[in-house]
Amino acid sequence: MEWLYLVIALAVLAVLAVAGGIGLVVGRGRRARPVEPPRTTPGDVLAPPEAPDTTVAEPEAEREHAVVVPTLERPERPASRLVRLRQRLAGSGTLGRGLLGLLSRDKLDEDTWEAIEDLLLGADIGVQPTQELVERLRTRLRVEGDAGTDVRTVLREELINLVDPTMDRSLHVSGADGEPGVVLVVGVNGTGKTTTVGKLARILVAEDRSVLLAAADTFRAAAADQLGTWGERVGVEVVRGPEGGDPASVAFEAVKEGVDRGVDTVVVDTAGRLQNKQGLMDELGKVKRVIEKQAPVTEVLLVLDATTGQNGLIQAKVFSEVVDVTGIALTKLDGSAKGGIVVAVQRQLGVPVKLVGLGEGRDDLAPFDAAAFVDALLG
Ligand SMILES: Nc1nc2c(ncn2[C@@H]2O[C@H](COP(=O)(O)OP(=O)(O)O)[C@@H](O)[C@H]2O)c(=O)[nH]1
Ligand SMILES: [Mg+2]
Repeated sequence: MEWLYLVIALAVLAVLAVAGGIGLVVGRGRRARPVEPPRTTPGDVLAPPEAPDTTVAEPEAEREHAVVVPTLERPERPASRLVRLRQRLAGSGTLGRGLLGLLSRDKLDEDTWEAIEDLLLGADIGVQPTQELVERLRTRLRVEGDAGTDVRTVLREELINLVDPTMDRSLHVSGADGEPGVVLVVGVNGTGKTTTVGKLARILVAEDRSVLLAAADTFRAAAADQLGTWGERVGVEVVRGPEGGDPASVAFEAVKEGVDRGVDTVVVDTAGRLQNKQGLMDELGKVKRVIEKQAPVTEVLLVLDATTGQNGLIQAKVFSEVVDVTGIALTKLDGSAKGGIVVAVQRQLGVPVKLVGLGEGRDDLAPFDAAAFVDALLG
């Protein structure tokens, strides 16, 4: 009999224990959620603005996107970019180190000056600017060298002068009287136009501007898709037309839409076919004319691939003859030893470099600054 009571008591205990366990599990399931930090507030799936490499954060961000309400990316603020990207100029750093090494020799003989000239020419600075720089260095180091002036300081000052800190490098992205600013992006195929338009949209968004993109490269449907992807991530819409359609009408529609909606800036991507100058002139001329029925083009950005050197410059010159280029976006400076092209292109086209592309990452486009650039070169 006592056995029976014991068994019943044990059974009751066992039932209670199991029930309690379930209760705990359910309870934990219910209770745990509020204790966890909120899953996502807009932006917290993103790398912080000063994150060293946004591409590293991508897989994580995408995984988060799968489970939460879609959030827009918050692009890195432009001001910190050139500093973050300075190591990307490693290839060009050879120039800075080489120059410093040669100029620091005890005796600056003719052979040394010749080696210095070769270095500068090899970095695509161009003949005329090379001669000017060598002349300035010779004079200053002869005069100031005795007084114990630091070679590095002299070189830094002269390089900055060469890059020209007085040029206005601001991007004209605002229109007058409440009209949108219109940025027309032109250049040879493959130089990085579409990528630059996407990256530029991010810079504008980072500065809290409203943006609309125009996919006026109608020759490749992929170009419009490419822009669409860039835009989606930061909540920027893309106006596109039928494949093979008239680029000017896409540009017109986009700017009209921009005016109607009162957006801050419309950025227009174009095709870069360079069959002949006449064809190019007709097409780009028409795009610009048609846009200006709605609002003036405030900036014509010529995209130039730094790795193509002097050859790229010749092609770029054709564009500058066709449209009034107001700024240059120099792409693919990462890993190029041709940083001197900044000087050459400004001299030859008479237009400032305003943006530099330093990688394929989303925020690898930086506003250009003469002193920061030279500091990066000198390491
Ligand atoms: N490394 C590097 N690649 C770039 C840069 N800018 C663009 N690219 C690449 O250049 C290629 C051509 O770019 P795309 O924008 O399609 O050129 P488009 O034909 O002028 O529109 C793409 O693979 C880009 O990722 C840059 O600054 N650095
Ligand atoms: Mg393109």
